[in-house]
Amino acid sequence: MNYQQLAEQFWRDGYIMLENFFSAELMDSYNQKILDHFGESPEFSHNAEFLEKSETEVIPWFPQREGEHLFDTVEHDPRLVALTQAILGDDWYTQYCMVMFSRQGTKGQAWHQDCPPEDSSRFNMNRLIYTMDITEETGGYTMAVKGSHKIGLLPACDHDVDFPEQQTFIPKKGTLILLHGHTWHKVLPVTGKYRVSTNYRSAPIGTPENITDICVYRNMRYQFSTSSVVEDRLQGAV
Ligand SMILES: O=C(O)CCC(=O)C(=O)O
Ligand SMILES: [Fe+2]
Repeated sequence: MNYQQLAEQFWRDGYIMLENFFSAELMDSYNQKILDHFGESPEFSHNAEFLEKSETEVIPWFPQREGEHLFDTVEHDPRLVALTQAILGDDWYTQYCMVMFSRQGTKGQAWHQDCPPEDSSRFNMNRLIYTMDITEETGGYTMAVKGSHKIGLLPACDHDVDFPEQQTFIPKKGTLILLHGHTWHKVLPVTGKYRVSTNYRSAPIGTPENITDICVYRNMRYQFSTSSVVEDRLQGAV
């Protein structure tokens, strides 16, 4: 693997996708653990206002915080570590591993940036792994706007929009997607039984641990720690 070339691609486009990065066996064991945790019909852990306004229907789980060591294998994978280092430089750290579960019939995630883009040196990097095939049947394709990490703020708008530079990703079991936190991205509605993705977030050293506490959507900025809208982007300040 040419880590330097991949890093250049990441900084040009705001993302990279690598198929078959992890073995099917490892992904199967992860997916089974995840299904065992969530069960058939998990409840949302976010409040109703967030679910409605953000058009985001995802249930998070942080398995390593519960001592699930199975999830350490990906975090310590030497190729993932080398690739992360090629992109972020020597001084970076792992934030946490977050599994995101979506039920059938849910909306996915509306266009967003994981953290405010005003300071281009302050960002998280998503290291997304897929433990199941995302298909036409499951729905839930991931989309991202090429180069948008360099543009800045996601445009404010009260309805869903298409961007000329948007790309669609259809990740398979074992796929790795690295995605800059300022890149505009979304997840399409989930039509199959369920959808799972797992994010090993990382950031340059010096980035606050709570960098992703405020997420930027087209219609608002939302703060997770206080469960509140901190800016209504359609009306001005709240
Ligand atoms: O599940 C995905 O494909 C993307 C999730 C996402 O938006 C994120 O982890 O920040
Ligand atoms: Fe995101």
